[in-house]
Amino acid sequence: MNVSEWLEELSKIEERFVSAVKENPDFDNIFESFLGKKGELTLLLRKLGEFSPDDKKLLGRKGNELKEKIVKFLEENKNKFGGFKKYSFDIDVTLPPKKLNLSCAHPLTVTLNRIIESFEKLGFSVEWGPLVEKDYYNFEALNFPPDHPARDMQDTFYTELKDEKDKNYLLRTHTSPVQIRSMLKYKPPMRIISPGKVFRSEAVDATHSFVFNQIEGFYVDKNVSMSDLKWTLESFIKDLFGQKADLKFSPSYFPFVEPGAQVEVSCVFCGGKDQNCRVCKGRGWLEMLGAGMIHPKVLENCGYDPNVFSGFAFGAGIERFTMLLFGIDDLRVLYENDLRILRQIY
Ligand code: FA5
Repeated sequence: MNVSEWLEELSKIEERFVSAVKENPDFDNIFESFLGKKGELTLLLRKLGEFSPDDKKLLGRKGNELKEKIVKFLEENKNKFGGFKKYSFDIDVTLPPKKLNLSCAHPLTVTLNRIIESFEKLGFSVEWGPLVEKDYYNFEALNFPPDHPARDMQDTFYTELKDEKDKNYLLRTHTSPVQIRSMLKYKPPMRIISPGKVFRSEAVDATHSFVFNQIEGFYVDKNVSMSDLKWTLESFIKDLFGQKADLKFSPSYFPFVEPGAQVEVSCVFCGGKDQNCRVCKGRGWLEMLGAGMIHPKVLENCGYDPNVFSGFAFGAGIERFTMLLFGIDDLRVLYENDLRILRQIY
């Protein structure tokens, strides 16, 4: 573009401005068409960079004269049509705000956070363990020798780790190996909880999954007894579900505890009165945890003298707690990520 072409374009813009004022004196339109970011005059003035300093001076002056003319027109007439529409308020500030689509934590995370908070109040700290675990920590050190029939109840997915001499790795079947890892790492007294994913070769149904979440808890010190276990679990359950919640201990078997117990929690929804209760089906109790006193063999495997130290341990399914907290009757909804269902849970 040379100087005369530039000047010719400027006069055409001026003509268009004059006819816009006559035909359509819309303030927003005039501002945007000539002075806005992509306005004709703005774009023409931007081309000044291509000219010599002398030409730039002359053309700049001419261009700015038109600019001032347009600004003056807008200034003088701004009240005529209620000012610039783009600066005026056409919003009703008394209307309720639009609902924002906020995200929130998944029910399993909400449950886990509540469980952790509860145990932190009781002086427990959190420890994490690996998901790909050594057979030794998952089974042997927990008193499941090779070929022990109790291994069958936790059948799992075996694997190998490249470059490792020990080829016996598996996807951990429970969070109990963290007991061993922690006892080897720390000195008593220790109060630890350890949440995380576990894996089992299991058929999926309303209360079982092949990948699910557990939380392990254990306390090792001198003179730890079964009554410490009962008090701790009762305090935790009442903190989570309210004072009405009750616990029932019945004998059970796990190779790494002696004595061992299965712990059931009373149904906080129907208290056993509703035969159609979608959570307990009228039983009034829900199996939530395995627990017991840490077996002397396990303490020995970690280098502790069982005549001096004792401890309790428990392991719970986080999905089962989520079901009880939110009244869910099928844990599969927790993995399907169907927002229509997840939104109903809160
Ligand atoms: C164990 O896994 C033991 N490690 C628990 C334990 C720890 C006992 C410390 C003693 C001392 P169990 O297989 O019963 O135990 O599983 C514990 C809990 O995990 C069950 O009570 C249940 O709440 C949950 N659970 C078990 N299998 C599944 C599954 N397939 N899907 C979802 N939750 C499950």
